[in-house]
Amino acid sequence: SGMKPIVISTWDFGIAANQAAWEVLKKGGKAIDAVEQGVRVPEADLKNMTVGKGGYPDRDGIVTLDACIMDSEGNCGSVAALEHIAHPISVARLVMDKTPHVMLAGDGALQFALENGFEKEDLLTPEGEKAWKEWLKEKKYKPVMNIENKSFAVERLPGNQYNHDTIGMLALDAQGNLSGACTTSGMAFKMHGRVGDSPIIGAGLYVDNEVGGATSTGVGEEVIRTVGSFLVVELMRQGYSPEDACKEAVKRIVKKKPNIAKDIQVGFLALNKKGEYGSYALQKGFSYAVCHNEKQDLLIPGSYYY
Ligand code: SD4
Repeated sequence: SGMKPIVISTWDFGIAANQAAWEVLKKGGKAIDAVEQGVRVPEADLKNMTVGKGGYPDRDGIVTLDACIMDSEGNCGSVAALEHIAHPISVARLVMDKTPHVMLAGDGALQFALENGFEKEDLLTPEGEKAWKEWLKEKKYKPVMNIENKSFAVERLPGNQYNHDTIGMLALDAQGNLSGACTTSGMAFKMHGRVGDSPIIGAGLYVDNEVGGATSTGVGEEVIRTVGSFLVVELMRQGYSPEDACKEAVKRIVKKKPNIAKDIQVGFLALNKKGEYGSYALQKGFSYAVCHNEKQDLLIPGSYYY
């Protein structure tokens, strides 16, 4: 019956993540369990420098993680600026399932995780520490936004290590229910305490089971400014295809801040209730993975600038 179940996620590391999600979906499992299991894969991958353990630290050398999750009934949970916990998505899930709140931040999020049996770990790998020390040498300690974003955008063109990023995942299960998850270590060398779009419901992720879901990757400030994922879902509600909705959200970022937009990357990914999907990015270099009927595809979306 149509394109379900199906799971899609950001970047090429989405393939391995989708595989884990598919194991849940193919047995008739729920989309909410599929997306949680799926994004735990890059969270645990130490070679991945933008999600979970092994993520690059902030400018003080501290790894802080952001994540959120949303189910088909409008339940959601989120953690922001969480330290020492390798699987922020599962903490976000617990915030959703076990608390009267949606979002826990910083020390309170850590306290909640530890009270619920999560292990306290050192998330800074030797590679992350080395990269941070390099960054300190060249860029100095200058808490000016967009300076590092600019160099980051250039460095993140295809074929280098930065071409791995936040994972955002959307799934439609056999029952026709949608859920999504998003998890990241945020922008490398951000200011301590900086929170991006990824843990913010409506910015980095949004799901409405009547319409579809959307998620984003890239420079979170611009996604927050435009409430990007909520915008994509609302455009789909008005009849836009997933790709056209993502394109319109990208154009909104350009319209709001053209001088910023031309030098940074933002990519949106969307899945509607019928299992149709699409994506669009500011710059080339973005990719997304689709898994349906045991088949995995890696797709390259259109982009605004080149
Ligand atoms: C953020 N969107 O923290 C995330 C991370 C990301 O390139 O995708 N960085 O802004």
